[in-house]
Order: sequence, then structure tokens, then C-alpha cells
Amino acid sequence: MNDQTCKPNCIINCKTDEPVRMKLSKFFEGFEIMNRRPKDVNNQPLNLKLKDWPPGDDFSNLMPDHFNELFEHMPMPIYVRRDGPLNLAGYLPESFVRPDLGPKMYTAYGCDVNTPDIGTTNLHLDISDAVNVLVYVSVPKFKTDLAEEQFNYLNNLDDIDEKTKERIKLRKSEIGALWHIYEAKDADKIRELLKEISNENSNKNKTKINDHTTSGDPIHDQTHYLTKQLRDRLRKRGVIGYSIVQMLGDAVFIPAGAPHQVRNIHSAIKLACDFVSCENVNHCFELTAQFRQLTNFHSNHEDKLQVKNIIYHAVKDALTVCSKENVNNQEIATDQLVDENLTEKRDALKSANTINNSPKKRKQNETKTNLKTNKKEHKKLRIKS
Ligand SMILES: O=C(O)CCC(=O)C(=O)O
Ligand SMILES: [Fe+2]
Repeated sequence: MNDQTCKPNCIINCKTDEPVRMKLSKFFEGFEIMNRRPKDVNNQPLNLKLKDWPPGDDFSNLMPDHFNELFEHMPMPIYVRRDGPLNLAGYLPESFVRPDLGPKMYTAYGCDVNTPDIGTTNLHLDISDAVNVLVYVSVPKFKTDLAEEQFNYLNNLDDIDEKTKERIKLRKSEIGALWHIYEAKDADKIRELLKEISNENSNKNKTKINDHTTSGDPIHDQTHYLTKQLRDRLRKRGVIGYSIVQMLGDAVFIPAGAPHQVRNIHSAIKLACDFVSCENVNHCFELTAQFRQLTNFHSNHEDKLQVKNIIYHAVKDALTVCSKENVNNQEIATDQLVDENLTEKRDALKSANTINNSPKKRKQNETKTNLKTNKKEHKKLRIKS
């Protein structure tokens, strides 16, 4: 990657959500070494992220070897691969403008333990399912032991389970990010609380002023990071999320429509791929309708996924397979019927031979058996037509 590959607005200050103009090489110096980070007005190192990379171009064209290697090691390939049989997005014919399913790279500095109310990516939801893999972690060089400080910060959170705490204790330098994921069905209750909060204190930190790129929906606008205090308030209302600590090599699955937020612990690079599962396609469908209501300038307004086309072509493909299968099954059934008929005929002939072996009776018996079996055959074959 060189400095030209970065668009002007691709480096973002996580605290203010504002773009920061700087060279990509400078961003990466600060990624590894704390005192190379640019400072804010209070002389504190900025918390930065690289947004939406690669911009525009397809990852598979830009880095084909990395792309192939990633997919070779991806869990649940039947869901997440572009050609996975359970990834409905793969059924869209090539004549369509295919949605960009990634991979997308999320590269960001770790958050300061002294600013627990700030995340790397605020609470939001995505229209499709996604898998996010942590491929690189770096504990930046600093005067204090950042690995120990970050471990203590996580160890003191009571919404992280004991098993996770045991796990992270053993690999402190490989901790990438803290995720909070909520179920799609709880999105409205979360919205309710966030609107209450905005009314209560007009949210000093990160609420964007209402302009044409915002919708007034606190989840779609990505204006909030749920602090420990807010997560507790949600829990009291019966909304319980999943706290996940993502370590080097871990893959996190995020269902379509599930509100989620991310706080990087150390500097980290994640790769995320989108997919459309049968299990969650209903959420993709409902969200497309919701997103259509957002203003024309909102980043989520456009129907990039084309979920209706995806459903149409996936169902069409399934019906073609089913009807072929049906024909095959009926052919098999007919073959079995022929076998059955032969046995039946043979048994009938045998008994005719033994009970009444005269040529006339034998002929009569054979004719009867033929009529019987032909009737049966006719019945089964009619289903086929
Ligand atoms: O890692 C991040 O900062 C955000 C990741 C995310 O939201 C996603 O993969 O859907
Ligand atoms: Fe996301």
C-alpha cells in the first residue's frame, strides 16, 4: 500500500468522527509507535482509523493472493464464500451489477483506557450478514506497559464472562477488539433509550448536528457508543447484548440487522466479508425498506444489496433444482415400479403354474396380471405429467 491509495477523507478521528488530513505512511507510523501519533489540542495522541479500504476497487483485483488465502481459511465457507451454496448473494446472475461483498479492511489504533466512552466504530447495523476476522494486532511501543493496562481495563468489566477473562490473560498482546452485539429484535428498544439520552443531555460527545446526511435514527446515523453505564441501563430493560473479545485469528459473525459496536484494544487490522444467509434474509429485506426512508444523501439510502433480486434468483435456482430432482425421483420411482411389477408378474405366473397349469388358464392369469400392473403404472406416471 502506498500513500496514493488513500482518498482525502479516509483517515478519521474516532472521537469526533471528523476526517484528518495526513499521509497514510504517517498513519501507519502511529499505528506501531505511540509517540509518532499526531496530537489533539490537549496534546493527547489522536485515536485514528482508516475508513473503507480498499476504496472503490475490488479487494480480489487489488490483492488476489491475500484474497485467496483469506477465503481458504475462512470458517463456514458454505455461507461466507462468494460462491458458497448457502450464500444467497451468489445466485445473482453476472449480468447484474453485483453488490460489493468485500472483503473490507478495518484498520484502527487501540482506544485509550482513560477514554472508556469512546469506541472505534459506533453502534450501527449492517444490511447483510458479515464475518470479521482479526488478521493483525500490534501493541504500540510506549513508555508504559499498554498490554497490561488494557488487560486490566477489560478484566474490570463485569459484562465480560470469566472464561473470556481467563483466555485474554494468557495472550494479552493479541487482544484486538471488544465487540458488543445485540439481537436484531432489540434494535427498537435501543433506539428508544438513545433518544431518551439525547433528550436528557443533548449528548456532548459525538452527536452530529442534524444535516442532510443524518436521519434522526441514532443507530443508522452511528452517533453513539454504548458506554458501560448505557449497557447496564439496557440490561435493566431486558436488552442483553453479547460482549466478545476478539483475539488475533478470531472470526466474529455479525447477523444482518444486529446492532453492534467495536472498540479496538490495540492497533488492529480486521478483514470483513458480507454474505446473505437464508436464516437472516428477512432482516435484509426489512432493512432495505427502512433504508429507503432515509434521506437521499444518507450513506445507507441506496439499495446496494438488491435483496429483492437476490431472493428472486435464489428462489428461481432452488425451484429449478427441485423440479429436476422431482423428475429424477419419479424416474427412480418408475424404475422401482418396473422391478416390483416383474416380481409381481413372476409370482403370479408361478402360482398360476402351480395351481392351474393349463395353457388357457395361464394366458388368462397373465392377462389379468398385466392389466393390474398397467393400471398401477398409469397411476404413477400421471403424477409425472
Ligand atoms: O472493526 C470495526 O471497527 C467495525 C467492524 C464492523 O462494524 C463490521 O465488520 O461490520
Ligand atoms: Fe458493522
